[in-house]
Amino acid sequence: KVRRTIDLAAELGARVYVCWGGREGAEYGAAKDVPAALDRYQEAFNVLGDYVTDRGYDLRFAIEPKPNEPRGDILLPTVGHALAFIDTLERPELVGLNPEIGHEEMAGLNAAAGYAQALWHGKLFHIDLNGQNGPRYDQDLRFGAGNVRGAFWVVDTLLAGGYDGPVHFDYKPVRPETEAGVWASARACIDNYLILREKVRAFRADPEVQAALVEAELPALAVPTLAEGEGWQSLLDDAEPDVEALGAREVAMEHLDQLALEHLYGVRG
Ligand SMILES: [Mn+2]
Repeated sequence: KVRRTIDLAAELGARVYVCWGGREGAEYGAAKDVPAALDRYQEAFNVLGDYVTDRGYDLRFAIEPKPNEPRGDILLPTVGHALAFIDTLERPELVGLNPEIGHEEMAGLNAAAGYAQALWHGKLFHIDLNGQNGPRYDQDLRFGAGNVRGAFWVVDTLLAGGYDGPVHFDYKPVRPETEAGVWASARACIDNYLILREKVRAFRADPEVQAALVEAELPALAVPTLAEGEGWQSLLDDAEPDVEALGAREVAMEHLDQLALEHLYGVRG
């Protein structure tokens, strides 16, 4: 079945094949040998990599992490687990991630931080945008509903990181909706993405935000700690830090975050 869907994906010109291993997990400690299960998972991706390579398909795989549901505990539950797993594959370049906002928030994680690290590894192949209200069942709310502030930072992270893949929504309208209601909710996902994109751009273009970023020492963080040719020895040679001066620093992070909220609330820019 997987072979047929891969053939179909290639025939339709798909570039990314999303893999959500919802079945791959366990409910009881002894009911699944996790290292052996990971061996099989690894074997499966190695075979899939061979298959698309031998067939000449321009198709990569994107693992979608999820912590639980329908299994008690799903394998590769977070972005971090999946990134470490991908590193063990024979063709790691063919496998990346499809992080879903709701799945990350089910694990109590910051979805934007997960997207940022996936981008940092060059592994953000695909995205599943939706809404969620913290650790509970997988709500799959339309994008922008649920954790609105989290959605703002996800869009900011995607723009800052130069994500250029499909902007994809994985949500479901509530059951009583008519067909018109379903299409309205699909439209709302797109609208909310475009609204948040405008707000993020206005936030980043705001001169007061740019000044606050300098005050919060973002430019300093972007500079390597060691200069050219320096190593651990140069750290030992450094003068003792001036604790008083460090303690007196004004980083104004509350001010910076408040500027973001004011852009989000629509009272600024
Ligand atoms: Mn999904």
